[in-house]
Amino acid sequence: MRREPSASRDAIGEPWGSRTPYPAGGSWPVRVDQHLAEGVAEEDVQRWVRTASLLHSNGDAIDIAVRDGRIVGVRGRADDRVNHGRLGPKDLFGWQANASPDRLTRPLVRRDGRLVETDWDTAMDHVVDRTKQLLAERGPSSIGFYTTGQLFAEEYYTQAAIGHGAIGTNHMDGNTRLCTATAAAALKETFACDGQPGSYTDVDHADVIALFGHNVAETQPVLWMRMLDRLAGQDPPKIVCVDPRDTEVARAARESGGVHLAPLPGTNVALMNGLLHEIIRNGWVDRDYVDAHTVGFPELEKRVADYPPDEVARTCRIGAEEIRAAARVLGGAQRLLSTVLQGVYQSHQASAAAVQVNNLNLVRGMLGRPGCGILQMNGQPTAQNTRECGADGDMSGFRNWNNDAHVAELARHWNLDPLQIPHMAPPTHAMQMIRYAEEGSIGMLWVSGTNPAVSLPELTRIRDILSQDRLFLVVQDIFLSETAQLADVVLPAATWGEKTGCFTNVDRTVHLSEKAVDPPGEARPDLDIFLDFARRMDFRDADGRPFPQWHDAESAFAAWAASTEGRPCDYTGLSHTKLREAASGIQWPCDAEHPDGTERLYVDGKFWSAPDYCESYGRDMVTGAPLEETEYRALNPHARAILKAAEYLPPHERPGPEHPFVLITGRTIYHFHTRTKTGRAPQLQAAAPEVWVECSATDARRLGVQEGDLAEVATPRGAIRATVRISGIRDGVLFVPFHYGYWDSSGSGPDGNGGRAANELTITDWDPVSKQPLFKTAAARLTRVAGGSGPSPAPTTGAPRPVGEGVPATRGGPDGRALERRPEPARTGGATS
Ligand SMILES: Nc1nc2c(c(=O)[nH]1)N[C@H]1C(S)=C(S)[C@@H](COP(=O)(O)OP(=O)(O)OC[C@H]3O[C@@H](n4cnc5c(=O)[nH]c(N)nc54)[C@H](O)[C@@H]3O)O[C@H]1N2
Ligand SMILES: Nc1nc2c(c(=O)[nH]1)N[C@H]1C(S)=C(S)[C@@H](COP(=O)(O)OP(=O)(O)OC[C@H]3O[C@@H](n4cnc5c(=O)[nH]c(N)nc54)[C@H](O)[C@@H]3O)O[C@H]1N2
Ligand SMILES: [Mo]
Repeated sequence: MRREPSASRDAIGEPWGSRTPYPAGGSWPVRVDQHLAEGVAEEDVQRWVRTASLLHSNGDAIDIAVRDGRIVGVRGRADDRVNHGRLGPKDLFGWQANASPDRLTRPLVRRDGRLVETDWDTAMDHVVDRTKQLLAERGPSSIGFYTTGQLFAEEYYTQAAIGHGAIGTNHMDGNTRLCTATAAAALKETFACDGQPGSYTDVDHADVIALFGHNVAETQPVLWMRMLDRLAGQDPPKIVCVDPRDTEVARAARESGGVHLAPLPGTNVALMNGLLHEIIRNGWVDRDYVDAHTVGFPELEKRVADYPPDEVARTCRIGAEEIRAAARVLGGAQRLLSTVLQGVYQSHQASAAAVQVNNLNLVRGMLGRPGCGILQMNGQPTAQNTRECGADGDMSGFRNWNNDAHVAELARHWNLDPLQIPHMAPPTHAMQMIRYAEEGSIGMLWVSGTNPAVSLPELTRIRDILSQDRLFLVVQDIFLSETAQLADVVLPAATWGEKTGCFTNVDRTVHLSEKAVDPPGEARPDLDIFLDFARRMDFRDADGRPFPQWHDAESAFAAWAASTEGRPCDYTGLSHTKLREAASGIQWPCDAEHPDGTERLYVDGKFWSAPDYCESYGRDMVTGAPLEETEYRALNPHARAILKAAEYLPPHERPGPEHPFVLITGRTIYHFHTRTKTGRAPQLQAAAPEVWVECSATDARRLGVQEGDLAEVATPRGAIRATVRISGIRDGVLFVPFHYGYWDSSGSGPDGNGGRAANELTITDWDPVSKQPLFKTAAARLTRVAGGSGPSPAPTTGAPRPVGEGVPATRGGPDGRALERRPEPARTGGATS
């Protein structure tokens, strides 16, 4: 059958679209996805402006369609290495939020308890006066910055320079602490440095793809399309899925001849140790690789000896035979790609578990070759840059805060006195900053691009802290979010499509995102706001020149790139011009020696772990205490990876008679986080309009609960109400999406106390190593409140797929369609067409 050159799909009901199968080792065919606003034809589009997705970490390359100064649609970029033209639902429809009538267009200040509009001079002078007053009276440690994983590299570098450099506070972190802190921690523990070893092209070559706590189908749908196309082609990979829910990935695992393991949440370390136990016991270890390129194998071998499958099966409440089966698939892999995300990072013993995934690939010698990779995934679109640029608890350029030479080098780039850059203690993590604000030692908190009044754990506490009179709260956002409503000053930002800058996805691909349209009203790019603040503060460098020395996105990027010279994330070969001229995004490191970037790290088995070079000396896996240089040197890791063992420890909060379930929280394919953007995109909001709770059919029967019933979910912190979706989740576990704060596009949402936000329920507790909060391990109770008027409005796509009959499938309306184009003929070996 000949392929249609183009077809249209319901991009809500069929978010992954049609298959373009390809064989192992083949190249992924192009399929260009496009959506234009109703009534707009292609010939109406006046300009296509280049960018990438800002609604997840995959880095899907996008062209924005512009007509009469407005965004009217998007299409995928065929030439880009990341997506080969494809787009997911949020890519296709999320841009509509930019033109939402309730965008912030003017600064706001609080007067007599109310937020009122003002001009930029008044708002900024207010921020500057308070900053100066606090610096004079209480010093730099009274000021905290809480930023995001959704700004651009230029903005983070500027923020880091201002916060860590000019002001000299140690209190700067990103919401990346909630998101990818464990990715960074796991990479630092094993490789002594951040940076993803793998590449998305590993999907093209792998014969086993193992996903640990990673619902890729819903959270990076384009990466899943790539995996689906491999599954549909010749020599498909086997999938191993570790997730307590019946996700699309879990289904594919079973169908591909792989394995789905659904452990009790919070038991990842036990499970990983069990898998490593089997792999070592059966001799599926690449001894040559281990001997040549790692340290620590004897300790690892000794540790995992205590985790035979029968024992692990009891801890994880799964079958021992399933563990053996999964180990066989992993142990027999010729090319193993492993990915890790929030089911590990936000669960109990996050870093210890993520590190065991690194260990798995290392003991099997599965690194540095096509198809052999590790993706300690990021979540947010620009989280990689928050870390690289040092706008979180890291130092710019993956430098080691514990190494004076690194601090001095950064100070040279900034032309500041090294003593000005705080480095006597590890940088303050977000949960600790919140604690300092609670105690009053932080007197000013500047929140940019994040909505902690919905996304931090234990919201009653967070609301109390953020609304204290003694805390001066600055919120820089594009909407009057739940957090902005608590602010003393609100600064209206321009966003994606309205400003220019760069960002880097999970597999180190750097994209340039160009300005397509003007921001609304007086909204300004985040970069301009930070630089304006610096000028008003009159920061100066060692030669008395204004600091930062840069003045716009291009000069900020140039300064950033120059500062990375010789560091692992070397950007010196990149510039805005180069990224504008290249057909595709480019992977760092990119320097004179590698002008086209670098596909895979560690191909020669050499790691960035030499003591003088590494980003981190590592931490104790149980207490999280930073190791000293001497302790690190004693490991003798020169250019080797470090196999770090960990023992399983039970979670702090376990189910009991009062709270018999384990509660986990997470995402749907249709929404992004606190929905400030996707809740304003009609097709996405309609697909997942309200909060729900997933429970298994057995648990529902036991409790006398039916699909669509209204139920209360309670933990020791609070309670919410949600409709029940009976899904394929494992017994004893409840899942609640965390997208729903109290803002509602219909205006009819629950009252101002939340009432439906998952984080009313979550616990104030974090991983000792990465300090990432535990959003995925708590004890909870489910109680039926009332019968429903029909099935839950939860989506039927992905993990919340109902197990019973009679629930109407989630569909998009007439404006929920996308065009698919296939410029290439079908390749050999496809199973369809
Ligand atoms: N559609 C959509 N895509 C997104 C986002 C979004 O909000 N919406 N956000 C982006 C961001 S910032 C992030 S961080 C990523 C997150 O992407 P993911 O990590 O894929 O998403 P989550 O739903 O948070 O969690 C993944 C899975 O972890 C499982 N899980 C829970 N507890 C455990 C456990 O103890 N062990 C194991 N093995 N699994 C467990 C859950 O059942 C869930 O299916 O997504 C990114 N992409
Ligand atoms: N229970 C539970 N809680 C979780 C999670 C979970 O799985 N379960 N996941 C955690 C994770 S991984 C993450 S990443 C966080 C996400 O949590 P948040 O970061 O709080 O979520 P967002 O809704 O993305 O918030 C981004 C804010 O920035 C604004 N914004 C958007 N674009 C711009 C811009 O260009 N400039 C500025 N200045 N502002 C902008 C948006 O309007 C929004 O208010 O939530 C965490 N919280
Ligand atoms: Mo995230």
